[in-house]
Amino acid sequence: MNQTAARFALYSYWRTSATYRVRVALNLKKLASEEINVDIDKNEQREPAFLAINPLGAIPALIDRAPGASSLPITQSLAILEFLEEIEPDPALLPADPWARARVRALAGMMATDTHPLITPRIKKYLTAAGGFDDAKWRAWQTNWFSTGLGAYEECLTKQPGSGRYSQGDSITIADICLASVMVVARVFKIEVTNIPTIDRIMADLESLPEFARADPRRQAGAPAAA
Ligand SMILES: N[C@@H](CCC(=O)N[C@@H](CS)C(=O)NCC(=O)O)C(=O)O
Repeated sequence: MNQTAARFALYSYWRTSATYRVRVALNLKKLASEEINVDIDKNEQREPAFLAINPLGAIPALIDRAPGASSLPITQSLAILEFLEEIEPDPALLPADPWARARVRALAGMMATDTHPLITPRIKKYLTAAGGFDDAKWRAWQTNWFSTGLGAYEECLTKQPGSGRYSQGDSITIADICLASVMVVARVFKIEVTNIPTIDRIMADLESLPEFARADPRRQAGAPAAA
């Protein structure tokens, strides 16, 4: 590895929720990355060069350039977060207690696997081409799934033991990263979800931290001035 090159290459795009998760984790763990732009508004994720990296045609993908590392790109943001946790355990993004870890993974999944995938470009493309969706229907769809996911997350925060300053206790976990990743793209799409006061409080706290602020879609290369 070139001594001056960043250890990781991260295939990314300014506004993507899944890449934001990885950016925040890299920032928290003080790991350097070089971002390689994949313009999903131009469908570059479906080009052969990128499909060779991720046959699903979705970002992020992370390449570890450390000597001896596997050359296989790591895809799926949750797999990447767990990988980063394993190679750089400090600061810990999963609690030590197995029950608390399970809750963190469940909360993270509510956002990253049950909410975010429903509002991705491939879903929009399919619903537009095969489901007769226009912009108004797409917006209603987005609003429904953001509200459903975030509403359920808020209920977990208020009704389940374990919540604290953050989603689980008083330390930032993978759950908070996934929560913030959905909140920041809701903002990009100008979808307002109301009656989530605990989430709003946690979000304000997270966004006051430079590791989250630096990852904000609006601060990435390629973001439009009005984003
Ligand atoms: N489950 C995947 C989701 C990846 C994903 O859907 N990424 C979006 C950007 S946030 C994407 O590349 N979408 C392209 C498309 O839908 O065509 C992960 O968490 O990494």
